[in-house]
Amino acid sequence: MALVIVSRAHPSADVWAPELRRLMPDIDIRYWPDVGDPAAAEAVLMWQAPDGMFEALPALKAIFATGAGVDAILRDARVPHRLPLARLVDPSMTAEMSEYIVMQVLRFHRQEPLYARQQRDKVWEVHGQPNPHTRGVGVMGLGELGRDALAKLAPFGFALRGWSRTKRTLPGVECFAGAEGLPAFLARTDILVNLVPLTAETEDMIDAKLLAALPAGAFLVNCARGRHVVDADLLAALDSGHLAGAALDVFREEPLPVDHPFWSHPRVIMTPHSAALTNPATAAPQIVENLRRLSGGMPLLNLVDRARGY
Ligand code: OXD
Repeated sequence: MALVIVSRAHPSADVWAPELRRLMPDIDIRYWPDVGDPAAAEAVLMWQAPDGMFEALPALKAIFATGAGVDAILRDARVPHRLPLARLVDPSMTAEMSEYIVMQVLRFHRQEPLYARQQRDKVWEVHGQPNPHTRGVGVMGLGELGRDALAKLAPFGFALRGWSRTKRTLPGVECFAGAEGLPAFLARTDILVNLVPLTAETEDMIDAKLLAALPAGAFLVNCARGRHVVDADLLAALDSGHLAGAALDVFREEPLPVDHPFWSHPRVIMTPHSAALTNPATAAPQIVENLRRLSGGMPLLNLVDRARGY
């Protein structure tokens, strides 16, 4: 059974092969499009599908995504629905995402954008510091990433809230669920962290109505997908001051066009989709385990439910 790697870099610069070989020395790796006998190509490791690949590889039995979010693969009409798709749950990606979230939450909590502006303007002025117990930090999306972020935010003493599609119970977190739980969750959230998967239901979810349901002076941290956000509504909420700041790692169009207002908005902090990167060293065990499961006819780890969309 050969694993086809769709690499954006030249195969000799491939970062996956050494890590996969370390765990499975006899692994048969091929690189798209030089795959040799197409009948041997039974699994593919990819982020985006190249044109014509699925037609050229009819023996494929599974797709292993190199990312946690698989919305782009599910949206891609060229990807056959019959193929099981496994998303990546990479422990170091989870840890990086939580680092990013803790950093942005603390940045807003400690009024860092305000002090940065004061430094620029050479203003010496001390502002009262709210107690973390009075600061509602709400995480939308309580999967692997959301639960880890909440656990890492817990030691700071914030009032933690969580929202998910279906009810969850997490120690030390006030949990809300479903459309009926959303208004109460938002009303109690001063710093909103978005981690929901992008699906038809969650696309454009962060719109004027949702933002208006947050308390005045709230902050947004978006590290899920740009398509969750209606950009014009976010800009209006920032311009009016209802939202005091937004930390954005993801955008509707990436790279973000240079004329987009987010680049220079005084209340926006931006990073180039770098909050959490796939680490082949820590992700390889899941890929190897899934190859073994595929050849043994066992269900894949982190299999995506196409109907649910994640
Ligand atoms: C992912 C991402 O989904 O990098 O893994 O956005």
